[in-house]
Amino acid sequence: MNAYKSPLPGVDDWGRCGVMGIVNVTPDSFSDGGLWLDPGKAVAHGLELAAQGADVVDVGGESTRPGAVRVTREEELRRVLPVVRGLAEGGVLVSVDTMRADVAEAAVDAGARIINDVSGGRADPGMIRVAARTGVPFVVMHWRGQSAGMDELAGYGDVVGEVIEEVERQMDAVVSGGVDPAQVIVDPGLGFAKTRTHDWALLARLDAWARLGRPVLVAASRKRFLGTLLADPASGDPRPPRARDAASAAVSALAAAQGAWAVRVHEVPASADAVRVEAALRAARGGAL
Ligand code: PMM
Repeated sequence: MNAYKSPLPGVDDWGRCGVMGIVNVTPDSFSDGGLWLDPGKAVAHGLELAAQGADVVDVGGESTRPGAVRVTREEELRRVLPVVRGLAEGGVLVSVDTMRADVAEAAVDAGARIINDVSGGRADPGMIRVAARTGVPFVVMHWRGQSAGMDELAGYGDVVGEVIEEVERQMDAVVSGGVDPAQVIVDPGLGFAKTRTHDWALLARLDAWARLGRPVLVAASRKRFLGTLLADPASGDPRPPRARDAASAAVSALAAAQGAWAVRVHEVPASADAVRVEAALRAARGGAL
């Protein structure tokens, strides 16, 4: 599919699948809540991820874990802006993970160069305007509703076909709102209104996204479907989130092999290696997928 070769405004072609490191400036994210709430610690962590090989660092101030309650706009701005500013000043390519138009706008003013909206412009009616006005790459993730109620929305006949079709429809809405199609990054939204079975089905068919002709971002890191896969054989308890990193890196290699533009991960070094292994194999095959 080679979708990662699509030029995105302000983003280099890395010549391989990219790695987006995650800095969640939140007290309640499912795997790293509370670790990076202090802005100084969050900036230091983001710089460390970049030094470990992250091509992009994604900064978010609101947890979207299943059942999460929304934070206020003021709190989200307070969490995100100093971290975006600190990382951008440190020369890092920063994306801002937000569903709020004014947070996205303030973050771009503070130096963010990608808007990562898990609702793809559906949660805040002003978001598409901000994406259009700023001209930065804009993530259109598959999303059916806020995290508090999303597990009830996980009904599909053909999950791969329906998710791609819904993202295509949202891409049309975003482009009608003034966003240049060249800005759009698409994302299957693993774990968002999806069961574990849906997540596996989507991961198995990343190649099907080629028909949208846009770079595909894959965010599997530490998610529930990996915890279930690696459950303790005796107790049946899911593997704890921070012990899912080796599996997350395996997904990185497999997503890269299906042409993903980038993988979004908590732990960077193993995925940075994994995407390089995949690129070397691709080169040895003469560039073919
Ligand atoms: N998942 C989470 C947060 N942000 N952004 C994109 N583009 N895609 C995702 O699947 C996604 C996201 C939730 O995971 P986290 O709490 O580990 O950040």
